[in-house]
Amino acid sequence: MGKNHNVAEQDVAPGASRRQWPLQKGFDRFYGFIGGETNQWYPNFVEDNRFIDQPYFPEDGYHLSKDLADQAIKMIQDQKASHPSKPWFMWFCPGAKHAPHHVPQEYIDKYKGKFDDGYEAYREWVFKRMIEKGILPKETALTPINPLPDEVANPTDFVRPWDSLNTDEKKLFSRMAEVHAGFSEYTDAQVGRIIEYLEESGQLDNTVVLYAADNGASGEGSPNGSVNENKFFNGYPDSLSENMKYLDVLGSPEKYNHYPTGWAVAFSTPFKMFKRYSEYSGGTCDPLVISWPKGIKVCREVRHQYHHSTDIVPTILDICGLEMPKIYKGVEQYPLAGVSMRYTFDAKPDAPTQKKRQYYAMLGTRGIWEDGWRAAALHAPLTSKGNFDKDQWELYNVKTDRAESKDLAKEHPEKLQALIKVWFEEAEKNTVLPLYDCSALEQVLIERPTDEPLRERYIYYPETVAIPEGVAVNTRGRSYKILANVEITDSNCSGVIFAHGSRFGGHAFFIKDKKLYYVYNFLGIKPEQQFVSPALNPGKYTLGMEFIREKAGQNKESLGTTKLFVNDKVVAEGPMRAQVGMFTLSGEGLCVGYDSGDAVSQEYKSLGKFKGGEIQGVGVTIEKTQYLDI
Ligand SMILES: [Ca+2]
Repeated sequence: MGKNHNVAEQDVAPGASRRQWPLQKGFDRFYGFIGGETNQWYPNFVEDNRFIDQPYFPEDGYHLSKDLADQAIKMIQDQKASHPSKPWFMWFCPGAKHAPHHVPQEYIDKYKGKFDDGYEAYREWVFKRMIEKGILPKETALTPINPLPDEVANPTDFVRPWDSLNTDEKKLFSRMAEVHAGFSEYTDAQVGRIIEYLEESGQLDNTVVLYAADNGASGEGSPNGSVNENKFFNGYPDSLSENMKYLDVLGSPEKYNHYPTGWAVAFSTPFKMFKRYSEYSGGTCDPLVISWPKGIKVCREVRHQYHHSTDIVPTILDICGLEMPKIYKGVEQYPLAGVSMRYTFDAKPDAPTQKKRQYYAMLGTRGIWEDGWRAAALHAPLTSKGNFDKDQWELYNVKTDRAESKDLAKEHPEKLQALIKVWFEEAEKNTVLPLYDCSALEQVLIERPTDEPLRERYIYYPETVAIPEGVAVNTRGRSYKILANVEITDSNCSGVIFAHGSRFGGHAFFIKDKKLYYVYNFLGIKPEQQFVSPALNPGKYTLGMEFIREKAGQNKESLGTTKLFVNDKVVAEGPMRAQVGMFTLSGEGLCVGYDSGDAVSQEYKSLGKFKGGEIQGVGVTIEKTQYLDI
């Protein structure tokens, strides 16, 4: 149920192999999205082995988390109806609390004013509560908000101190935290509905629930917060004056918002940094709650044993009395990476952990935990700096210093060297090497291996399922042409001929009020760039557009000229800017004859179906080479 981010990009496609899809990985059912994130109001859906459209729209009360909870209950009921004695396993993973932060307004309103004191004040408040409630040891110390030295830090992850913000910024940043808090509560409420169903149906007592977050707090909102997280992945900065205009629609379908880095640090209290920084607990530590009324005697107790997400599968196997097979269908299996946490159910809160070591690595950052010590390589992700052999390492005794506040590298140099050696051993064993770090933009521009050779010409046909961006024609950083053969049969012909993306970035070709439109929506920044023809009479047409990329803008975006054609005649012409990064991180496919999910242009509403004529097909031609540096 929900997020599955385990499929190679080229295989997230209607014509692709399903070998990595959830059903082929052992699940009997799947309902959710394949990719890193999706729009919570307009998700990109897969059911079992095929792409489907969302069942209804936000104007009728749709939200992804609610739909997933509905479907989760139904899926269990369906099984109970025919196979009531069979046990079930469900992996329930909403899009929450990953970006975009989307939530019904009434949940946002509940948190009005709660974050007005700013992120440093929030850290102090929540830190004190964590100590009082015994979640952190008493001797834990709070860490600084910008812990990395300047020569290491990535400026896009900087935290602007609250007292350096102006009144508007404080207002905007507070609202972004209110939205996120509402999003959290809404998620809990939906999961709560599944728990209620289990209780009512008498299943809760013997159901093991492991409740953890998909994401720790993340810094993709940049120091100023974002109204469109996709700007981060396009290397394009947010502007405060523009963002302020959207204060009252944050969280709604109109925005794709993400709070600023200050809240990412605050929501990782007491640790340093946030998601992507695998050297620190701020990037790796999440809460985990385990409930099993029949099997766990104690209730509402905290456990301090160090564990990792790789320990969840061994725990489930242990509870079920199953062993991981060494050979499956004749194939020798990788040994399980984790150890069971079952012993913690009856252990004393401070009893020693049965975990021995755990390595960490992400986007060029590195860390290692062993026997209560943690070594951290000072390296910021997404910097393109490389030179890993020059990384300085820190050493922490996390048995007593949970927050990693006091570097002991100088006091215990031999311990540090031993841990670095352990990191390399684990990296070797777990195919972590070679190390690689690149910028966010470089990351999305990487040409990935594909079974389908790169083409110069792509042909699309009406009414096929939306083609996911990862396999659709890539117009990023290039000149391109779109041509459509269309017959207009009715003088009121209207609708989408071609569309790719959403209101947060994308382009579309459509007919409205008898006129042909080409709209390029650059990262959702208004106004839309529109090229419009004179009115068209019924008849057969070749409708087209051409974008010639002339140079790169300040943020590497494409700048050039667009011409709109009706047959061989130029009917509109003008300057245009185009994205070099993706329209969305995952999803929002390319469609002919309609616009799936969220609409690219505000000139029509999804699905914007084409009517009053016939589309024969749409061809897109691209220059093979991306030229970023002209
Ligand atoms: Ca769309």
